[in-house]
Amino acid sequence: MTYVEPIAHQVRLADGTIPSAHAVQERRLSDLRGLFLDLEAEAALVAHDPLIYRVYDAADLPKEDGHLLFSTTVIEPGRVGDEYFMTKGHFHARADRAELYYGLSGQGMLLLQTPDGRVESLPMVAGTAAYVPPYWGHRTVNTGDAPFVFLACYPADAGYDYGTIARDGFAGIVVAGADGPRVVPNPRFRAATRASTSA
Ligand code: M6P
Ligand code: ZN
Repeated sequence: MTYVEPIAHQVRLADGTIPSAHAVQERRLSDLRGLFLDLEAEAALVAHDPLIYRVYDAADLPKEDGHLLFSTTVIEPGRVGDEYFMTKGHFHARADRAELYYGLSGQGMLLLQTPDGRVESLPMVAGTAAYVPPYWGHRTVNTGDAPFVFLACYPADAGYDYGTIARDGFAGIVVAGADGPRVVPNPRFRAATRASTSA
């Protein structure tokens, strides 16, 4: 038996960064092309290609059943048209794997979706522990005017399915309304799938 060594990483509460992170992924608007509803607003903004979020992956652990991975995500404040900056969103490649999010700073929304298109949303602030049950796709959105930061912990063999959301979109989107953020149906949800099945 070979034992993996116990580890501890410091999460800087001031900005959500993990200085000792094994990897930092940066997602700019061009990495999320086609995911926002307002394609004109997206095209105008993509010229400057703003940073949308960073993910700090704490440790390089075996991607095997039994291990847990943990990371922080820092989503910048901003909007594309009326829609708030957000993550790409994914289902787990092993769809029965769950995940836990813990809000560290700022304010946001966790959007969840079943494979048949039912949407739920959970507001998140510092101190919110939000559970992503097995089979639910998930995306986070920054609904505030400061960075939205949260810690995520998930089974190391969960993996990522980005393709389903890239193809179908998310059934709900979060837009700025007169009274604050609102979750509304995405008129483009499954538009490509519908077009190809009705052809
Ligand atoms: C959280 C976790 C990560 C994920 C990140 C960004 O930190 O769920 O696994 O990578 O959010 O989300 P996405 O992968 O959808 O861009
Ligand atoms: Zn996940």
